[in-house]
Amino acid sequence: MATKSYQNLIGGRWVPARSGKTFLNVNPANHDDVVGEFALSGAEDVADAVEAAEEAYKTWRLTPAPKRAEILYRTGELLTQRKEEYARAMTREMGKVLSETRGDVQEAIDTAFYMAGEGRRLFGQTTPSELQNKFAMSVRMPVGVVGMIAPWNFPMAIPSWKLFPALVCGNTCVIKPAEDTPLSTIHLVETLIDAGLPAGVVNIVTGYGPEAGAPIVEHPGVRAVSFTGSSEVGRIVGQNAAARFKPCSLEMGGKNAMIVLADANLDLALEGALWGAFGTTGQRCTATSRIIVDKAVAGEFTARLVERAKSLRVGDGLDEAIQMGPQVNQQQIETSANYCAIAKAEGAELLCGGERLTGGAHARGTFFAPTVVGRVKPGMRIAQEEVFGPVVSVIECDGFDDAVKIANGIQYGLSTALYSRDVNLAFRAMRDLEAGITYINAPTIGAEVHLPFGGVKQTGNGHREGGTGALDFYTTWKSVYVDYSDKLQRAQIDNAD
Ligand code: UN1
Repeated sequence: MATKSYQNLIGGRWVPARSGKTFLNVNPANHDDVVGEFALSGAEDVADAVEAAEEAYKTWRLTPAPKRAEILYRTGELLTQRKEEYARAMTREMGKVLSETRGDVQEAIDTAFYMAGEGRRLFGQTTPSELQNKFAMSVRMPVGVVGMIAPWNFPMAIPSWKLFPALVCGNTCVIKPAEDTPLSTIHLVETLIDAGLPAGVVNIVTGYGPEAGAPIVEHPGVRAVSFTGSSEVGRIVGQNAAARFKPCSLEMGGKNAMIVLADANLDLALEGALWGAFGTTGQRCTATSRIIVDKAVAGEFTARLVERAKSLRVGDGLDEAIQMGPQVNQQQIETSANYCAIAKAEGAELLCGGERLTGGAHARGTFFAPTVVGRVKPGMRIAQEEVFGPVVSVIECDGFDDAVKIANGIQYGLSTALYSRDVNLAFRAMRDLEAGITYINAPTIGAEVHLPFGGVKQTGNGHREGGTGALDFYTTWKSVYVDYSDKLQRAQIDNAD
């Protein structure tokens, strides 16, 4: 079958990279299966995209928010119709199993409907003036052209978290999808166009970070930047944006802890651990990567976890019987293998997995065995650093306070979970765990789109996606004073003077 070619979207037209260069994207379950050929973009393509977005901004910002929202509403309806087709393409593109890629498209649908509702809210504030016959209010204004750099692990959901709130708020966009998953972003934006989005309001440039991502951050026409990805790249993006005084939302790594106390429902905690650690092949920023379990139940819990991890069916996510798909690429699988070697060298024990699967149906893909690491101490690198693969560490603790201390003893702070039947401890966990998200008796993954999403410490820089947090990033406050006294009134000065 001939390889299908995809181009950049600039000003409503599909165009090749100025250089004419392309790159190939392959199916991680079978590297012989080429998903498509994509434009390999550079700074000149970004400049074209920004120019198109600046042009489109002139009218989009003046389109009433409820009208902008109608396009999102139709997008949600069309995505619902196309869910199966896009989910299948996404599994082929990045590997996660079909039930999860359906969930990824569903997250975009949920975001579309939620943000469509915002078109009739986008509430501002009115407040009394300190002067007579004067009206004071603050209103949300769009930021302008927003640059977006998206990751590969949620190839439709995360671009939708960025695009949909930005659009309803009146911004225009230049988005660079991850090089491993450009097709899902193209599908998302094609749907927006079919729903009536005017030309130039969203522009896509595909390619690699240093060549196509960096120019987005640096271009003076880009007024704000939203990035999701590794802390390593986020640091560069954040510094470059800060040097230009650009608002920048960074959503980065996690080392998410699930605490299992002695009184927990162990069956429930076990299911949560398997889903949290091995769902999406552990490639979520919210993935459960540390299980902090009370020593009273650690032996039993760990033995059951290992048994279940060993029995997970790993393979091509397009097969409905498969429970865990491949890692997205060679680099990710090397990272998983390296961390297993580091853990062993530090004195931890690989209780199952720890290696690439190579035989039979696994021969042509990047499959890593579900891995449980035992005898992990809180200070070890395997307990401190993000792996972004199907590798979970088990750390023993002595009661609730010790568990919280271990959970908080890392540089990240995205998601956390507590399994316990004690309602008092549930409220203390909610208060004391240093993280943007805390689950009680549910795993660390599965955030819903209408709540703020993001983390503390080195997970992020204080912004939130999802919920009203997103509106705060994609708008800027304008304070407006209307003096209807027909005379000069001086604020902060006694007007009788
Ligand atoms: C991510 O891994 O970057 O909460 C996002 C979750 C998903 C989103 C994860 N709804 O696990």
